[in-house]
Amino acid sequence: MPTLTEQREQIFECFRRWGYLEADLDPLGLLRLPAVQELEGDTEEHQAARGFYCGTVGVEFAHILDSKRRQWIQERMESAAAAPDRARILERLTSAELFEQFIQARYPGAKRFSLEGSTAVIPFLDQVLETAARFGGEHALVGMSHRGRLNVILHTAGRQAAEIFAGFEDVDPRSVLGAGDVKYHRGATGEFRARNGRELRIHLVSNPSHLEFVDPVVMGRAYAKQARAGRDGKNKVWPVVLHGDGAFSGQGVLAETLNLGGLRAYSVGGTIHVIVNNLIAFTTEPKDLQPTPFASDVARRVPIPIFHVNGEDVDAVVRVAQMAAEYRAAFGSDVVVDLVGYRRHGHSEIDDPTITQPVLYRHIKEHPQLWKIYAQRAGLDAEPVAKRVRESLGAEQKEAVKFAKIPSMRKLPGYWAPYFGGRYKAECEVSTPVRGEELRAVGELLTRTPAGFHVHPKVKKLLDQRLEMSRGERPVDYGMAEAMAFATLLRQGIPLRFSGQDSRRGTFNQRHAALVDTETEEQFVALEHIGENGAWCEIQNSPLSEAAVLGFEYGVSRDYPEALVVWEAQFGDFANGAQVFIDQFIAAAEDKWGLLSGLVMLLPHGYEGQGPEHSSARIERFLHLAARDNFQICQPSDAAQYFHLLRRQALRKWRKPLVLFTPKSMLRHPDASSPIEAFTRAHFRPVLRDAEVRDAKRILLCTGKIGHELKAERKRRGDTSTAILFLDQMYPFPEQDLTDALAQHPAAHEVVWVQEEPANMGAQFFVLPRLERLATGRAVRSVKRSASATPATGSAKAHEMEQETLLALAFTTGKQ
Ligand SMILES: Cc1ncc(C[n+]2csc(CCOP(=O)(O)OP(=O)(O)O)c2C)c(N)n1
Repeated sequence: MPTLTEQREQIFECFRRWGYLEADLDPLGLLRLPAVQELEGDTEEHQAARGFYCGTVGVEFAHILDSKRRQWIQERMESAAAAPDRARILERLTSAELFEQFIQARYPGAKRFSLEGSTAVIPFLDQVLETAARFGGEHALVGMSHRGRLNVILHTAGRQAAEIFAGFEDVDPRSVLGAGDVKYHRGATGEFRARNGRELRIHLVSNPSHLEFVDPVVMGRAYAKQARAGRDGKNKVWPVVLHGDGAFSGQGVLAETLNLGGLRAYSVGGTIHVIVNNLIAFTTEPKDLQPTPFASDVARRVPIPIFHVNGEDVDAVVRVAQMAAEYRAAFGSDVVVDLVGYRRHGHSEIDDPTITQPVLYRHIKEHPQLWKIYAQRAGLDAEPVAKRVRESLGAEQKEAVKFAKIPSMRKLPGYWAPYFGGRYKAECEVSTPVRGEELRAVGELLTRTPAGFHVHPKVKKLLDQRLEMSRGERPVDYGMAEAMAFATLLRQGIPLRFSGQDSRRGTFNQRHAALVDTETEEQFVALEHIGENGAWCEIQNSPLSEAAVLGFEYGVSRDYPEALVVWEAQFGDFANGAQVFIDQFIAAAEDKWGLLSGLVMLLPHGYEGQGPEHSSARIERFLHLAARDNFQICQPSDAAQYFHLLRRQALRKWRKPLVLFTPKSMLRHPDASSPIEAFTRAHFRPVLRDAEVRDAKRILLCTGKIGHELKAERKRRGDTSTAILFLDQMYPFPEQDLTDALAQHPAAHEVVWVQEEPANMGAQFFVLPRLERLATGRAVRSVKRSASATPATGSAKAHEMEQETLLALAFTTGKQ
């Protein structure tokens, strides 16, 4: 027979595990929760446990393996909550709700994505920030989509209502013709003043329409700010992300982001995730959004607590906010809060919800507003507050029309001051060669291992070769060129952050940034020990994610412009798993939001008979996105070109993303290696001229590996009249360099663009019209694979045949 204490424990354990399923979480009674047999019973113990776990707060924490964390939550849940400052909460709720109603009345038909039905979010955020301030918080990075964003800009980021109203007035549209973004996507910065007197700087992150994709960007930005803040960074910088319930359960990038949260290389000491759960997504109801009642279920796969709270019990909401923030502070862990409310209007204000949910919306129409419910429950008079709020909003609107332009509502941090964007100009250029002694010195540093370290024999051989390369005793290959670029930059005080799948070794066994002791499996990263002036270095193996990891590194680049931030795809073909980040952030952020990034994307590319998904990084897609010098698209054709490109990227103050197609089989190929002089003297050249053929009759223009194959074919044929030029920078298009390179061969009657990609892919569509313009008086042709629905064949033999045909066609003169 179990003792009484044991019986009590058993009952409590059931409620700790399942109690949330009987909790009173839903203001409108829409959630359909299963009955749980284990919770049946009406003893004193049942009642006590029910009081803790089945009120307006429910919690899921049985899936957390660490008993200390479970114990922490249990103690909080099983003790009484402190009384909140109800007058203050009423003030905030009233202000939040009347702000929405004011816009509704003054700008009828304008989209604002009202927060009404879930306005408890505002006191929730207040409490999170108050708690953060208690733990030394100085910055909060806030990510969110459309719902309630304007309300958060006003109440949390502390902007003026007049600035927001100016957006509705849409003053000065000419200034943003073809660019800019809608008001509920733009970022904002401001101050939140906590009651302990501390000010938190709020950074509401610019957000595309694509739901949830901002999540890893918030984390990356927080990571960078924490790195900047130093030892106590995680307490100083707090990431907070608000989600819609439909998006939370539906968008895979959220699951990828939650995974990052628990990984050492990506940890930000915990993100507070809030689901603004209005139990509807546009017109779709929960039963069609996820197979379980709770949108939050996707978060249960990671060991983090999930609090559910009834959004109409605002005192409980505030209590949960405090628990969530304190849990983050105690364990450096993510927390999910599922704030259950409803949506008072349609998806936007121009949408009529009575078409799809007529009964529900009849019911909602009758449902009282939260500020009134709260005042009544708290025994407070809301009218004086409401009067004040209305008067103040009216005055702000009068201010709004005075703005000559829509205000930016954002101030960039000082560390962006030295950097600039805009169009390319000659002043962007920098010097990238490095003296021979310095290369020899970094060669020593890069090939040294700690005393007693057991190096794998194959790696030892490579290190010996690298030492020789640095001394000019053998040509330098890509792997060493990259290591020398990183090392020389680190010694110039430039930090390095690099992540990608298997990047520490390198997918093609080419990098060996991390050496592994053959006896102990301990790792040694030489690059981590050579930075000067505090330049840190991180080279990380990423989880098997493209989207969230690229988003994260993009975020890091946004708050560490001084660092070289690199993301590497395993093969460039997989980068399209992160396409939204490329389209919505990397290509577009400067145009939409005036925000810059120097992120480097390394995309292994080249046709080597490895099938449709290991051949193409889709050069064409990047070129399609290229406009107004929004980024740089390059394919270095030898090791020195790669070295100079990386150094140029870090040293320039012109901050533009760099899309860099990298080789695979060519990584160690002698033709793509470079003599040491190419590192000590030369610069990156957008167009590589032909040093072997003068006064050619024909010119082949290409980019990447095919150029080396063309050269080998030319040699085989004993051809001395065909020049081969490499276009190492495709965008911004190096018009002058190409004109000059073509002019070297006045007798050439035709210029042939040669690419490995099929006719509907590759750079052809982009290069040919430009070439037509530049190659005055000469015939312009192209050689490519036939148009195809996939980038490459699955047969290695078919690949060989195709490649031979390409080479043969390239050396066949066209009709004149
Ligand atoms: C990736 C993506 N797919 C589709 C949409 C179109 N869309 C905009 S809002 C919305 C519904 C969002 O519902 P939910 O996440 O529950 O947030 P709510 O609007 O209810 O606050 C949809 C489908 C989008 N913005 N992003």
